[in-house]
Amino acid sequence: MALLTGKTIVIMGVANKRSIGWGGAVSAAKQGAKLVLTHRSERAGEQIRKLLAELPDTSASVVRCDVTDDASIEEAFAQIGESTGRIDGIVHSIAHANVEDLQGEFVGTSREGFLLAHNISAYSLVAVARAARPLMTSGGGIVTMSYLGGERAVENYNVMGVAKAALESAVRYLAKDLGKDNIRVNAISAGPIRTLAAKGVRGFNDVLHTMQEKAPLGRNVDAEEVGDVTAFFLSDLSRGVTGEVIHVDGGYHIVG
Ligand code: N5H
Repeated sequence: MALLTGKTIVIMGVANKRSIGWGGAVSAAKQGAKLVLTHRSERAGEQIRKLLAELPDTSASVVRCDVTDDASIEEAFAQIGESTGRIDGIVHSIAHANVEDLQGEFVGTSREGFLLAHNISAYSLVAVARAARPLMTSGGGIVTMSYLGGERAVENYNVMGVAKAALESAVRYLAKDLGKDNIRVNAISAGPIRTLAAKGVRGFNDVLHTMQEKAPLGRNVDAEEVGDVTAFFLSDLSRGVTGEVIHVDGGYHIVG
C-alpha cells in the first residue's frame, strides 16, 4: 500500500511547476494522498489548475489563502474542513522578502522589510498550524521549507536567513505544543533549486555552482527529491520524528 493512502494533504505555496511545493504535491499524490492546494494570487491559482490536470487523480481541490490575512486563513481552513472533514498534513512552502533586502548588506534592512519577511515566511507557519489543528483529528504532519542561510550568514540571503532561523525555531516550539495531539512538525532545509522565488535574485547561479563543486553527491538537488522527503515526513514512516530540520542538499552542509 502507498504511504499516504487515505490521507488528505494541504499544500500551500505552489506558484508553478518548478515550485518546491509542487514537488511535494507530486510525491504525495504518488503515495496516494488526496490533495488540497492553496494559493494567494489568481495567476498561481490558474497555474495550479493546469498542473493538477496532469496528475492521474483529479480529485484535488484548490482554495485561495492569503497567509498575511487571518480572516483569509480562517476562511480557507473552514472551506477545507467542510469539503474534506479531516486533514492529515500540511506542506508550508511559502516565503517572501523585498528584492532590495536580498542583496548588499543585511545591516541596511528596513524595519518594514524585516517585518514583511518574517510575517510571510515565519509567522505564517504559526497561523496556519493554529488553523489546521482542529481539523487534524487523527494527528498528522506539518512540513515547512528552510535553507542553510538560516544557520549561516550566506551572501545576499540576508533578511530571509533571519526569517528562516525564526521559522526553524517555530518548528521546534510548534512541535512541542502539538505533540500532544500527535501532530508532528518538521522542516526540510533544501539545497538551491531554480524556482520562481529564486528568479532574478543576486548570486543564485554562483550558489548552484558551488553546491555542485562541494556537495558530497557532486550535484544539485531537485524539487522531486525534496518532495520525496516531504512525503516521508507526512507519512507514518517518520512517526517518531518531530521538531527536526533535515537537509536535502546532497550533503553540502557537512563540508567545510
Ligand atoms: C543565497 C541565495 C540567493 C539570494 C537570496 C534569495 C532569496 C530567496 C527567497 C525569497 C523568498 C525570494 C523572494 O521573496 C523574491 C521576491 O522578492 C520577488 N519575487 C516574487 O515576488 C515572485 C513573483 C514570487 C512568486 O516569489 C515569492 N517568493 O514571493 C539563496 C538561494 C541560493 C536559495 C533560495 C532561492 C532560497 C529560498 O529561500 O528560496
